[in-house]
Amino acid sequence: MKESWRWYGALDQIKLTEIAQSGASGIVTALHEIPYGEVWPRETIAARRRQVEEAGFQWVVVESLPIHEDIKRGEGDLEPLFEAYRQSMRNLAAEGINIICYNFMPLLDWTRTDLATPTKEGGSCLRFDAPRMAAFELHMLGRADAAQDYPDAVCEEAEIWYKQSTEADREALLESIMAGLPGAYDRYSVDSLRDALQRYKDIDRAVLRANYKRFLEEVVPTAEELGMRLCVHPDDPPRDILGLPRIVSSAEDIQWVLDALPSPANGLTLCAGSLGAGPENDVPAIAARFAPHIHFAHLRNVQHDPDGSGSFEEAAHLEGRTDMVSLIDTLMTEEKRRKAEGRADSNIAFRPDHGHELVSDSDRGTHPGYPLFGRMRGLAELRGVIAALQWQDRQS
Ligand code: DNO
Repeated sequence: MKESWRWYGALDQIKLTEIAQSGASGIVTALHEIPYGEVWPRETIAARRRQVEEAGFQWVVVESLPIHEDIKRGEGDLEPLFEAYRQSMRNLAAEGINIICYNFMPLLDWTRTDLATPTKEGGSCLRFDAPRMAAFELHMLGRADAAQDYPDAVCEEAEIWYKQSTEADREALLESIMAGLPGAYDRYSVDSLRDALQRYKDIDRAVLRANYKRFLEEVVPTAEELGMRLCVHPDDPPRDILGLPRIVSSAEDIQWVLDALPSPANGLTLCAGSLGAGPENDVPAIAARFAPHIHFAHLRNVQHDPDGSGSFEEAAHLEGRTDMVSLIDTLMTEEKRRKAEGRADSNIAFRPDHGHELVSDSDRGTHPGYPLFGRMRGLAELRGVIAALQWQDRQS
């Protein structure tokens, strides 16, 4: 398992010299400053690569090479956008970067309603609170249909919250929901989000799947020629949100993606936390089923509220509902299988995904979910599991 760490480049408060102290050797980064749909110039990629390498790391994965919303909506002349994506891939491959993580979530990326929920140990974590999300949809956006997407008890709680909320509470909720958009990406206001949603009104699951298939057909053959691996990141949370369909949420969805265009270049980012946020998803079982297609892993854990509302929060890496030891064991078994095949890429890159804010993390103003100490704790725990499994392996 290749230990890596997500770094946002110039937008990140955390320095590479600090990351070096975590012991990770791989960096996961992206050119967040380039607007969606534009080509990533080779020189800019090369400069970032040099910066990473001069600090003693290897740039192991691009996260993300984002997909323009027009492609997701299937709108307009898409050929220039597909060509820009292919050209960015060529430029990345020319610089020796071969793994590309991306997602196909309409409009929003990962979505939470609270960015600093206190944990029992005194740190804080990210939380998705179903009543707050319902309050946002029903009462702030005015999306009446949202009532069908939440249990009645959640809608009732949403109304109570909304009635008691202050302007500042509502602002904070909007800000939290927008926090998942990466890098310097423009956040939506309630009004602009309403407009953006309007443009998706005719896009249901079948249309989104068709648009996704077209994207795969346009880019996967080039990725294959270049020896690259594309790996889709699952939806987070894995459910429809804001009335937008989400199509990478379950084992069945993943199977659909892989079948849409079977190729070594069409694979999966195994995000344990995103998948684990779906109560019906058994993450170790999903990892075992799709192991040969996993090109990158995000390791973290979540815990659902026991009330069946769909609310969850981010647990410490070895706590929460997913048996992390079993999951890592599956990934390491897959690595052995690849090694036996003589593959040069048998080592699967993973990163401690998200982390609690611990100690002085909250003073740093880092990207939500990406604090220094919280992730160091996560990485240290995961490293311990890996070392123990390696020991066990040597005994057998
Ligand atoms: C959340 C991340 C996601 C991920 C994208 C990939 O913390 O894992 O934002 O980077 O969905 O495109």
